[in-house]
Amino acid sequence: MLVAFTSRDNILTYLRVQTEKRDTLIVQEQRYQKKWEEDAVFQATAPTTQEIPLGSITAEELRQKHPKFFGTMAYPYMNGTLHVGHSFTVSKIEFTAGYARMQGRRVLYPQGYHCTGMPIKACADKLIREVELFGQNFERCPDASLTNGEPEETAPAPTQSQTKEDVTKFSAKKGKAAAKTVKMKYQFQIMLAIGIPLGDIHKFAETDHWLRFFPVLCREDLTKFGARIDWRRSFVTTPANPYYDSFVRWQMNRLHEMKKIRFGKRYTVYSPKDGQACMDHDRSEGEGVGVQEYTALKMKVKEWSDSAKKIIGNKLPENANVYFVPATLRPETMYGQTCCFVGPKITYGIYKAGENDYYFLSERAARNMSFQSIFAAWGEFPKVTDLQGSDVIGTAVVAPLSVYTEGVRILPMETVKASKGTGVVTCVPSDSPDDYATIMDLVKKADYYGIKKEWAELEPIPIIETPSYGNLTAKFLVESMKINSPKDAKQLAEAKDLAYKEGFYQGTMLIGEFKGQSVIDAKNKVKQQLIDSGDAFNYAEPDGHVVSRSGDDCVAAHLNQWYLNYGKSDAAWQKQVFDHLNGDLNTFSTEAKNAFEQTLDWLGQWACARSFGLGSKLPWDPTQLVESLSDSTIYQSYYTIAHLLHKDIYGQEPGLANVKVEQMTDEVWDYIFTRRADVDTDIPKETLDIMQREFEYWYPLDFRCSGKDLIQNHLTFFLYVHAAIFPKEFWPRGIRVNGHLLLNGEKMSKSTGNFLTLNDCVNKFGADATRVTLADAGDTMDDANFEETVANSTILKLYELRKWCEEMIKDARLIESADQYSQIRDDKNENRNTDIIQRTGPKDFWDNLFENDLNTLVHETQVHYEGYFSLASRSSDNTLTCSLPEPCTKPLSRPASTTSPQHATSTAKLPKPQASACIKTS
Ligand code: ANZ
Repeated sequence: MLVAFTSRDNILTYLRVQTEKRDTLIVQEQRYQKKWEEDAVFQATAPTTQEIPLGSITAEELRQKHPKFFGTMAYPYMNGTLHVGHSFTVSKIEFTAGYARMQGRRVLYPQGYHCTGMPIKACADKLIREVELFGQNFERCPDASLTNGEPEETAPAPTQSQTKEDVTKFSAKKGKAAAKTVKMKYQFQIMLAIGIPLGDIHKFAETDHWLRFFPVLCREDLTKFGARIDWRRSFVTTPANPYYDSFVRWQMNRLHEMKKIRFGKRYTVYSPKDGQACMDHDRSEGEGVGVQEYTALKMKVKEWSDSAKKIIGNKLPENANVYFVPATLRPETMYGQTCCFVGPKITYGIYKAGENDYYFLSERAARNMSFQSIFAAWGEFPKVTDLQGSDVIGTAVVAPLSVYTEGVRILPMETVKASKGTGVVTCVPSDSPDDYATIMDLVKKADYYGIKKEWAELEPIPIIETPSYGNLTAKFLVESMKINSPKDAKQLAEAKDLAYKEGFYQGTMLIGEFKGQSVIDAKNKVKQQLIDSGDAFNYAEPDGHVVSRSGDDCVAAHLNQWYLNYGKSDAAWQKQVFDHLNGDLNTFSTEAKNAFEQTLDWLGQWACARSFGLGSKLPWDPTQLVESLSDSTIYQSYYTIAHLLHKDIYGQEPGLANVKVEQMTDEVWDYIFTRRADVDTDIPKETLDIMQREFEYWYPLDFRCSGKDLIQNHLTFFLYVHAAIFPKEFWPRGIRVNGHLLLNGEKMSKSTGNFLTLNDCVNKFGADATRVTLADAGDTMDDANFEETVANSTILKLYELRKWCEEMIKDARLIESADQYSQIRDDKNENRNTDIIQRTGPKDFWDNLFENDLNTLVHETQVHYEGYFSLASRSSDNTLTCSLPEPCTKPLSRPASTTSPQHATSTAKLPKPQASACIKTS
């Protein structure tokens, strides 16, 4: 219902009332948060070794005797504060942890802070440059308005009764997040937008400052959000915490010994500017982009076109060998080349590749090649001249392996992409639908294209026999799909897909040395033959645009490196993970399971070290640092003993076990994590046993949650490394992935102002309304949506509910019979609110009915939590307690020890609830 505002005062009064309700709720929230902290209600400990001596029962029996729940979310990077997107993931673990508490389990939900890798280092380095450029407080920044981003006061929350448009307008103009929408050209402006005062920003030029600053805020924000976290177990990564550092070095040593980490030349996405590999989390664009390997064919120039001759003039030596270099994924088809394409409008270059050898290709490809030892010097690609594609049309070249041994012509193809391969495309019309369609077009309109018809008219040669499409696959598909033009992009993409699959999986070679063999077998043999004869070489490039956090356009480099041998090259390891996925790992949805299967299928070796950034040193090669996705695969085990190792997150003060970092040898880590039965150490056995007890009790990890984008890296690495390091009984049991969170139906983005930090959100709506809104936001891997109108209506509902509860307790009229009830109800002098009339005494039919209803809800909740959240779509109902798409672990109720006695009755006894003492008599 819309509220009709008649004046500015009217609006302000209305908003004040809203704010008052919110503030009343926040006061209560904070009161309980304080009490939880004082009572240490979220500090969880395993059964002690005095209670149950280590080894007296198996770990499995121990966990059965004392049920537990251990859940974590991927630790966030400490290069900023948490936003509501983070808190959406937090909410999944938070609610599940709450549910487990209500089941009476011991619950461990810890939180660490990730600092490894490039993000912090890259930002700190940018600030160093900006301070140099503009001064300590950026006072010399040319555009004064750029520094004008100090946050305004938090505006009151918009209300349910405003229209969505109103809400957006309101928050966009006055909201804190929106107020901080500054132009973000420089790093210091990004810091301003996060809310760092201008005068403090220069301090962040030191990486250490980030590690001191953001963890504090992270903890504060999550505490205000009401998260059930055991903060004793927190830590920062990198050598900034020497205990964690020792833990990372131990696991690297073990993986190295097991030959899971290897050394060798590998293609990797690389930032020339940073001088090192650029892995997923080092990128500002292109996360998940891998390397595509091609065969680069050398097509020697026989005769230049006239215009090319003119441009080249005498820039090349007399006897120079110049090659057109197409990149192909199908070397086995080279027998059928009939011409070679260039994009007429693309600018190419001729680059010096060897003593007397020159390559014609795009500059982008030349740059990639220069990091693959294809040119003489690393990173250099000396250009002789530029040429337009149109300049070289008609040039005659030799096509290695082609049946057209006299040579073929360079012809135009409009659809050649400058951003892919070398920009030169060899033409195989028998098997490539794109090529066939282009050739047909060229023949038809030879004059229009300015070519001789006979250049394009060479007959397609049958080279691969397929069961479905015969021996001229491309011709068959183009004709049967009625593709009339090379511009029919969608249909051609479909045809290409069909042709590739059929050719690869079903094709048999009709020609050449490998005639009669399947394409699967012949492909690599043809490639090797071409390489051995000097007619081809390997070429690789990022399979999409990748930009590093330092702003560099990345290439694929062929580097000697340490890599984790994930994927097909360690088939037994890969199979272990596949079996685990298909065994007792709960992924909560088929979609997630499929995504894991796909990742396991394609994911290959992973560069796990680099020379620049923050991180632990590789123990056997201290010039290298463990990269950020490789030091974070099994750290959940570290949580189990973190509080025993250190008191503070930097590991400066020893923890409960009073163990020095030097005492944490690889053998000790092995012992704690049950990889060996005995250990030679001066740490008292009793202490070691306490540590092992914490591990064997809390592990395996029951629930890991993160955004779905981490399936393709972190979550799969997490499965791999657990399988390598730990005995099978300690492998993870559950992974829950969520979609991205939209804010009011739109993508969150700092630059548009549609952005909300967790702190702003909790200030704006309070913790409980935020939690309910997150619970309502969505459950599947699809994008979820945080609606501020839901948060506002929740404030009102929570407020009213609280008021009602208070009245029920304060004004309660406890009666014993139905007669008494009617008497009071009909008494004119009595309170009109009949809800306060409550009966004591034995249960009657209505009480049983009510109890039964509660039990049904509890059961339903259990089904949701333990299986997939299949009833998620029920969220349309807007009642508070039972409409939440993910069964909410009662955002209204808290741990039994901290709630009021009346509430304690109804929360503590789940899942076998008892009807509360105050039963409404209908
Ligand atoms: C010969 C060949 C024969 C090819 C055949 C395909 C089929 P995808 O799979 O999409 O990555 N190509 C290479 N660079 C190109 C560019 N810059 N613009 C347009 N096409 C380009 O495509 C790889 C294939 O696309 C390559 O393999 C190349 O054509 C073409 F029966 O080489 B193929």
